[in-house]
Amino acid sequence: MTTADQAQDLAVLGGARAFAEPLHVGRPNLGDRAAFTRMVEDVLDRRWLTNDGPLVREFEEQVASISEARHCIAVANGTLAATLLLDTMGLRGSAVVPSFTFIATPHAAEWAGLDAVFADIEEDTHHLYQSSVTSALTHETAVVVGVHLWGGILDAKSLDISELDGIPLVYDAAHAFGSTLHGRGIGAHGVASTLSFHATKFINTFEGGAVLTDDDALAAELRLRRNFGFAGYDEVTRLGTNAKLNEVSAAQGLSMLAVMQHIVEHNHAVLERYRNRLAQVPGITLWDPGATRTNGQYVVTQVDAEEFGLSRDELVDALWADNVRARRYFYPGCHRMSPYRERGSDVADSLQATERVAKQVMVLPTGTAMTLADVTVVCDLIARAHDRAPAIGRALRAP
Ligand code: T4K
Repeated sequence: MTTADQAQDLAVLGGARAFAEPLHVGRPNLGDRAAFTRMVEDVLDRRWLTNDGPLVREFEEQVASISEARHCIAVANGTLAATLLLDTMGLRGSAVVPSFTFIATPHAAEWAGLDAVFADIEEDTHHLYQSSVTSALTHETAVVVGVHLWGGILDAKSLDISELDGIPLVYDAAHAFGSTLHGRGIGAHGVASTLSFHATKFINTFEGGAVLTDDDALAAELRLRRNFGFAGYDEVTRLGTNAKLNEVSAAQGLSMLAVMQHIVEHNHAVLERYRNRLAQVPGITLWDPGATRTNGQYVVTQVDAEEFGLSRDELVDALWADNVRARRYFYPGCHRMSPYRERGSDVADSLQATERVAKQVMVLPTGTAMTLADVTVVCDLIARAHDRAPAIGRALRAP
């Protein structure tokens, strides 16, 4: 698939595309195909397709064990996991969330009847930090939702809960399944965490998600609510919804857990190659996970326009021309998207790090669909884009 030739020009300057097929951020990893097919045959033989089936239970057990949580409640997607969790906690008022996250984080709070209030991030970690959260708190605050962005674990110790006046801290851990901090899994942080197993996540169930918690009562309540509130065949005891994960999705998840270590190792080899190769390119910095051992599913760079010679957006355009579909996650920040942007023009003033980081972040392709040779080509393209920055700038600005 790699066809890049050092002598050939970048596609944006009229050369042939480096990659015949697009290299995507979020190209799905696949699990053990034979195991998946066998499990799907079993599902059909059993005629037990959904509703807390045996594969869903097995998947929940394995996810709980990897995450070091007492309970895993599997659901249909990560957005529903967060919505169901916040709603089940019976919260009223507002939820403090970062703006630098996927739009599902504030959307889930709003669907649960809370007002999303945005707090800023720390420029190095891209995570919420104490003083931004403290200044976002009001007497209306019902919960703080931390996001383990890029799979880096936002340690509850870095947000001093005692200062949060008994306000619960929960986590959107959509990026962080399998990550560990000082050897401990993500279940060890906060009241509960929510996961995503969307196709683009490093372990997928096509669509899927889960809530992790150590709280027995909360777990029991979540199980009832994900199934309409049914407590027996003829008995509905509370308001519930349909948030169930089906058996084929669970089969996919189990077939992926079987090869999870291999995927993590591949991701880290890819990351290492990016790190080594991009270290020599002025104006490109790789996000540093600090003490977290991440699952490696995101390769996050920041582009310093002055040093690099092109803005982040210009570099993204240049890479797309070569079929490298780099992404501007999470641009422009949730506070600049509807319905949130209509809620006040002064919000951006308190989100200055978010504003800066959102203009610089460029996420690069990774995962098992990509080889180390592909990574080398992507890095060469970036290095050459730096070398040819003035010409690329002119080509992109030409009418
Ligand atoms: N919280 C956070 C912090 C999250 O990041 C997310 C989801 C959630 C909560 C909510 O979880 P879910 O409700 O989604 O379970 C993607 C994903 O749709 C989304 O799950 C994810 N975060 C977010 C970061 O990325 P897009 O719109 O940027 O990606 P999408 O769907 O365009 O896929 C990216 C590329 O991957 C495509 O251009 C092509 C390729 N692709 C995609 C799919 C689905 C494939 O090659 N095959 C595929 O099957 O949102």
